[in-house]
Amino acid sequence: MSSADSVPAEAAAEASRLRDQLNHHNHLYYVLDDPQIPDGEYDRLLRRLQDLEGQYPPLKTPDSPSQRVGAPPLDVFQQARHLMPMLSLDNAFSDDEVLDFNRRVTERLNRDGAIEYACEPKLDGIAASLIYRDGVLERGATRGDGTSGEDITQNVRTIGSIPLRLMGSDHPQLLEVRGEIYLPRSGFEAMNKAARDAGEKPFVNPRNAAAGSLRQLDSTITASRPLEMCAYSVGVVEGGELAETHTGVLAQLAQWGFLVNEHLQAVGDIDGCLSYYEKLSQLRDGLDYDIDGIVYKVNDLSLQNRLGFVARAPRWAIARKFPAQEEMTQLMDVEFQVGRTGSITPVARLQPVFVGGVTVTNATLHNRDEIKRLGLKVLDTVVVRRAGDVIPQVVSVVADRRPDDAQDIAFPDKCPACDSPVEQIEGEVVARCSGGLVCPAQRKEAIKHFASRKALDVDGLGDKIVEQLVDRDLVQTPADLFALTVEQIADLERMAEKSASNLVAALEKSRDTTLPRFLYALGIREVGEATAQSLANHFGSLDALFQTDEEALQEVDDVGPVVAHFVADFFASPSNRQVIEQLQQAGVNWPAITPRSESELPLAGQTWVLTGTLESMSRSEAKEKLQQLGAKVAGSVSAKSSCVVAGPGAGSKLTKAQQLGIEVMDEQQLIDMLKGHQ
Ligand code: 5U1
Repeated sequence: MSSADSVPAEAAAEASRLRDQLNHHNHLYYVLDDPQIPDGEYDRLLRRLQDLEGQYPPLKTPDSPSQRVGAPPLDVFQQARHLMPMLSLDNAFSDDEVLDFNRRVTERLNRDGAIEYACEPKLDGIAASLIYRDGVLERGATRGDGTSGEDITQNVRTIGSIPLRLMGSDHPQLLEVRGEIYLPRSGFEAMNKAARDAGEKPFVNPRNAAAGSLRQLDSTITASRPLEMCAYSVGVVEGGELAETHTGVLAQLAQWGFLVNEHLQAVGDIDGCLSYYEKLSQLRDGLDYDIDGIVYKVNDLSLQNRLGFVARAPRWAIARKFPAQEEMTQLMDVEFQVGRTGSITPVARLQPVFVGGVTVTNATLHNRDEIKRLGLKVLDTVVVRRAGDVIPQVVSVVADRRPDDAQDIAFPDKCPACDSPVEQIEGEVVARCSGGLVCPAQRKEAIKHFASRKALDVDGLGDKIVEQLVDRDLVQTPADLFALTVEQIADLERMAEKSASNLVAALEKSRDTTLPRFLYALGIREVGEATAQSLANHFGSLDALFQTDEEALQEVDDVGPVVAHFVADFFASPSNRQVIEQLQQAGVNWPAITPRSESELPLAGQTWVLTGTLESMSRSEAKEKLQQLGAKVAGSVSAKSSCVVAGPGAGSKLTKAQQLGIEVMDEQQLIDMLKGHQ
């Protein structure tokens, strides 16, 4: 009797049902981002399957969802020879190089008409090959040198978006799927936060973190990392039919359970490729994954065959690279900036370097620990990274380029702006100037914040003006702004009579504000826009806030003990109360709010997303109005979104909302909804 025969039929049937259910919910969760059962229920099903497999070991097949939790550690990775070489891609760095590519393709094919191309983002991760035999994942391997890589089967099994068994039944007998394994930015941030909290070294970027996670001999470690895989082509195919176009093949891969990039698109000609590049350049910063370019592929597979390969790259594809996001340069000096709350931030002064599409001369070094972690010295050669709107960062030191005269960096023990002692509370990473509003640097930052767009929105009060106003002692607190005269302002550098009267008029206008904006403008530590809104909704007035205590503050949505402490502390301070009184005396005012608990607000518990252009109001106005009704306003669409407001030009967020069946409104419907709640 074989061991399989010793499993009772009911147990085998139950295990098979559980596997199907788990595979289905896994696909909904990891590939479609649309979970339909709570995590607890998924865990319950998985535990039941594990129990059955424990009781009847023959049930433990390699494609069982229980295999996703990891396997016993390996001693070494075995070499894995690819059944078909894994090619690399030629690069193009400009539109002209893309047009040259199209010319070569057109000439080789002897075609008059336009060529259809498939366009897709080039993810910045680790290329991998997956082999499926009879629909079951048999082997996962890294690209390696293109001929052979490392066998990472145990590790890829732990990745939720990789099917262990293909969905449906129309798949080839032997199928090799290729794609990129990567860490979403959100997963990377979470992983690094956990590493920092545990006092461990954080990863430099999502790509390194993905590579490190995949190269673990202990696959239970890989299982704990939120890796994903996006499929982008097939290799060996036997015993089955594939579609005739690249986009058709990727649609098949999606049906078999793979994650395919949401931005894959076929375009009718090479101009479409150039526009696609522009579109993706705009979307790039908002994506939850790093991309380093766009891949264009001739969409028709028979044309791909005719074009063939040259050296190790196909003639039918090219990668249009974005400007590099990491470059090397030299650290010339380190200066220490004082923030609004006294935080001392070391800033690297760099030899100018072109990176991420702009010339960078400064980069943040965050804090004292970061300098230590990097092992940084002045005159070191460093790797600088600038991704999107993110402040440039120094990611590492190039150790073998350190000159003999490199100098240690001394963190100051006195504030560089006011000479007050620098303090660092135990357990906190940030060192702070103890000078409070005596410190001119803190005063400047507090006033800039008070006047900023999301606060009192004083048009024309730029950083340089604030700095002069504080340096000349014309302004000590935000309240002093309202006493400024046209003459005083006109006397500042680069100001004249006209710009001075415009500024006075802008200050006048900013007096009419809202309670949430006013609370945000006060610059209370840890009170951002959303918390200011919650505090305003909950308490309704400043007087109520003056009278509250830490315990009552914690009843507010999103306010925990730390925020409650900062808020209570702020309002307990006589000097803060005095500034608030002066501001009210200067005419700063807002309409009354009826205090309501969060649950009473009409959009309580809902998450809205704004996308595309709005015509009758700005996005920030729309956001503010939604928040006043209790909604959270998020930047991306997920299965948890309640409604998406889509104006003209809405793109992938609208598509995703439609795919997930989330309510979509246009601007007029939003206005009607807001009116209905006035
Ligand atoms: N999106 C995408 N990335 N990528 C990388 N497609 C793609 N195709 C590749 C590579 C190396 O190679 C093709 C030749 C299959």
